[in-house]
Amino acid sequence: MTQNRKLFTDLNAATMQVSDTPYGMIENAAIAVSDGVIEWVGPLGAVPVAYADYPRSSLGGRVVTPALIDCHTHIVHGGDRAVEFEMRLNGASYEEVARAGGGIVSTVTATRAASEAELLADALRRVDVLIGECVATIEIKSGYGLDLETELRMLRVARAVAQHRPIRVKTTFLGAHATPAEYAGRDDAYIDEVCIPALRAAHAEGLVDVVDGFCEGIAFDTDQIARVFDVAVELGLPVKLHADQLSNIGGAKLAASYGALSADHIEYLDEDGVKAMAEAGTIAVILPGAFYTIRETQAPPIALLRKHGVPMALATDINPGSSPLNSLLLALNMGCTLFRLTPEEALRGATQNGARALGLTDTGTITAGMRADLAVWDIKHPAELSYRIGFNPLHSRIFGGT
Ligand code: DI6
Ligand code: FE
Repeated sequence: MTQNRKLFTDLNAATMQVSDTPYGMIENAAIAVSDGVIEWVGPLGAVPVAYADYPRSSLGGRVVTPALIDCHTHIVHGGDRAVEFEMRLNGASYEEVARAGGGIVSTVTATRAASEAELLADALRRVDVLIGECVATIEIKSGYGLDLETELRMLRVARAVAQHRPIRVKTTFLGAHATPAEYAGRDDAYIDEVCIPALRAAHAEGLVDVVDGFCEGIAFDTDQIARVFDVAVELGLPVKLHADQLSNIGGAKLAASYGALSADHIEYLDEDGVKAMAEAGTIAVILPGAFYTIRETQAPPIALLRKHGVPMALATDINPGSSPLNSLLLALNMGCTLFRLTPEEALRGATQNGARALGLTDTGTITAGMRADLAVWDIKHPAELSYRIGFNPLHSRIFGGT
């Protein structure tokens, strides 16, 4: 029995389908939805008879886009690093901050000390802000536990987010994020004795959708990441990687060699790496919030990504250290202003390509067969979503058809 049928009318649909018109725009469109799935989209004048008697809902001439997708977040974490931010602005060096217990270590300490209920309550406050911008799908990483118990706790909280809010969550195991204090100087032992066993345990509990790592001079090298990825392959899990963010040690190339869903950050990615990503179908995830916060000066190689046809996604990277950016709309603006993405590329990055970076094929465009996750905006043109700074024009949010 089909219920919840609806025909949305009086709207301009930025479908984000790849078509001859920018944004895949269909003006004066209608969208037929049934049981949470888009059945048809097209010009209002061409609604097929099958949908003509669906209950109608006028959207007042507004712009409708796919609901947004934030494909890279660390939104579950304990504590914050505001005091450390203040210390640095008062002249403290990175070392002084670290010696005072700051940096990623302080977030690990706070996350280990937090209960599941506390982590969830904190995360939901941040998630609610994203929902207010019509984010309907988010990725959530572990990586601030760095011990088996806390990594699993973070992932359980990530799963719980979707039980408590109308949002879809993809979980990512990021045990290879940093080496915890108790393994200082013994990175390999951490990978073999903690990270990989934690991955196996989290997978056995059904907590892992994707496996990630931080491949960087200050984190793990390509051999260490490859050991984690080999286990991901064995478990049948897709991979993605924080790659080439602060330097190029071959992270994106390694990711591509594993057929990764995405390589993320990539400020220091070179053309060889871009080609490897193009061949592997690996999405480039652009994260302007981290670039801005750490005052990086090298921008990701946008022109090379375009040249070789690597699709670009755009995300917040919400985390308490390098990207306390709790707005995907602001990330769109930053992607345009800092990296010269076009507003269409930015929006595609937070819809169609965000979905691809998560391996999702049922969301990200307004197309028959896709989930009816839609954003109704009080705007005249989709470029307005990237244009304003700190303004949210959301009119209404349609999640699973309602
Ligand atoms: N890259 C980053 O920018 C963050 N993690 C990562 O892999 C930093 C996370 C933090 O500082 O807490
Ligand atoms: Fe990140």
